[in-house]
Order: sequence, then C-alpha cells, then structure tokens
Amino acid sequence: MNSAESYQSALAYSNAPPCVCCDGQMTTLDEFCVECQTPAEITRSVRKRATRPHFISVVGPSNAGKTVFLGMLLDILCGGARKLKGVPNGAFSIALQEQVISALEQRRFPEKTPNESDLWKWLHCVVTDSSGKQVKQVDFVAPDFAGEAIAMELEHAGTYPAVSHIVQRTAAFLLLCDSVEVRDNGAREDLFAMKMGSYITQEQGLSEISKTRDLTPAIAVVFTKCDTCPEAALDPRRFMANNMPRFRDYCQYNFPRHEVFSASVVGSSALLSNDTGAVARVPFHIQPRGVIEPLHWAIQNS
Ligand SMILES: Nc1nc2c(ncn2[C@@H]2O[C@H](COP(=O)(O)OP(=O)(O)O)[C@@H](O)[C@H]2O)c(=O)[nH]1
Ligand SMILES: [Mg+2]
Ligand SMILES: [Zn+2]
Repeated sequence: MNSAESYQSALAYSNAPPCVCCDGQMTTLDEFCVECQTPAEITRSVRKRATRPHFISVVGPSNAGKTVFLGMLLDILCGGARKLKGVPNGAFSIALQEQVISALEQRRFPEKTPNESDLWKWLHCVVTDSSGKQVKQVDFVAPDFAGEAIAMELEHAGTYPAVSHIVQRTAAFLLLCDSVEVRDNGAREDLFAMKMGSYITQEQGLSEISKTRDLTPAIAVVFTKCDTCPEAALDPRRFMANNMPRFRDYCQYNFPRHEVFSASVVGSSALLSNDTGAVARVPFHIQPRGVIEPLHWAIQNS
C-alpha cells in the first residue's frame, strides 16, 4: 500500500461510525457490517438521529410466515391510519414492502428468503406511537431471517454469527408460529420454540438473578395464518396452553414479559394445483388481522 492508499484507508476507518448492532468497527466503504451483516445504511441513518435503536426481531421456523408478516406490517405502518405510524428508512425496507404487497395483489405469496445472511432484507422504520400520554418514537430494526438459518444456528451455535449478534441485541422478539402446524404437529413446534427460548436465554446471558422484568427481552408469540385455524384466532392464549405446553411454562418461568397473539394477512386462501400437479396456496384477498398488535405490544413492553 502506498502512502496515498493508506491515507485513504485510514480516512475510511476514522469517518465510519461503529455498527449499530454489534458495535464492530466499520469503514465508509462497507455496505454491510462484516461481523453481523447489518446494512451500513441502517447504521448511518440511526447514528445521524443520535438515538439508540430498538431492535425487534421476527423469528420462527422456515415457512412460519415471517416475510409476509413483515411486509404487511410495513405496509400498515406506512399507511399511518392509526396511533402507530412508521416512516421507512432506506431502499431495502421499501423493497420488502413492495415485494410482499405486489405478490399478494397478484394473488400469490412471495418467494422464499435466501439462506445467505447478506441477502436478507432488512427493515428499518422510525415508528411513532401516539397511543399513550407521551408520544414515543423508536427505531424499529428487524432482519427478515431465513428460517433455515435460524434452525441451523439453534442446532450448531456459531454457524450464523449474524443471528447471534442480532439476538444479543434484541429487546423484543416476535416469535411466529404457523397455527396449522401447531395444531397438527404441536410437539415439533413446541420443541422449536423451546430451542429458540433457551438460545435467547443463553445468548443474552440471562442468569437466574437477571430474570427480572427489566433485564429479560419481551416475547410476543404470534400464531400466523389464523385465517385457516379458527381455534388460534379465537383464543390464542388457550391455543398455546393446549398445543405448546412446554414453551408456555418456559415463558412463564424465564420471560416475565410475554404475550400471545394470532394474526393473518389474507381473508381467505385455497390450495390449488396446476397442470403439473404442483400444489400452491393462493391468497384471494388481502385482509390483515392482528398484524400491528404484536408490534405495538412489543414497543410498549421493551
Ligand atoms: N393462509 C395463509 N397463509 C399464509 C399467510 N402468511 C403466509 N402464508 C403461507 O405461508 C407461506 C410462507 O410464508 P413466508 O412469509 O414466506 O414464511 P417464512 O419462511 O417464515 O418467511 C406462504 O408462501 C403462504 O403459503 C396467511 O396469513 N394466511
Ligand atoms: Mg422468509
Ligand atoms: Zn455489526
């Protein structure tokens, strides 16, 4: 490296703020944090506003409905009709919203999320909550994780460092569970949630003493696709007690702040097969239900 080059690289280091997720050193040339894959765009925009961002992560097994839920959530926040309003930051947040909504409008569900963490779509939205006496503003930052990556990391901690960094930094988790899977395959979903719960406990270094309200993250269990599962829609708490008893107990003991919700993004859908015999679920009309409530609860409780 000649002196001009080393001057350039020194400048790139000195001007870049540390990563907003893992505090790792970044350079002005990085598009993503090399450590945790958080886009530099999020770090830049959050540091400019000089606030400490609120990481709310949406987790759950593959196919739980995370991508669709996040896209719809963004769309509702930006509609701004309610007490909770959001302004999306950066091209990637808008891209996620667009991808999900335009797919639904064409009566299909969006493509699956890639496994490589740098291809994940990140959502960043400045959310204003004016439902209480005091107006509260938070930076809502959430990666759209691939479910397989989460599952791999739970089995072999360290496979996806990005997941670990983000979990450590997260104040509230929305744990999405496919309500039909829970109804028909309760034990498996219960086990996944247990693994997720103990991973969070371990990564956040929660000891017996720290399990007080203030130090534990808020956990919102969200039963998705409840348009196809009336039991979950009717009484999500009871549905959890009946079908995921182990994780219910785990939450009661380890996460003093937890709540249970049910959600769906479509009013109705059907399984249709094409000429080759492949079966796909086709959404008929967009009718979000219970999408905003878990986020609102998470903001107020973390
Ligand atoms: N009936 C119904 N199906 C849904 C809903 N949300 C998602 N799905 C289905 O679940 C599949 C997986 O959703 P996706 O968001 O990609 O899951 P992810 O892997 O957790 O990101 C979709 O392709 C749809 O078939 C919903 O609200 N209702
Ligand atoms: Mg996805
Ligand atoms: Zn980082």
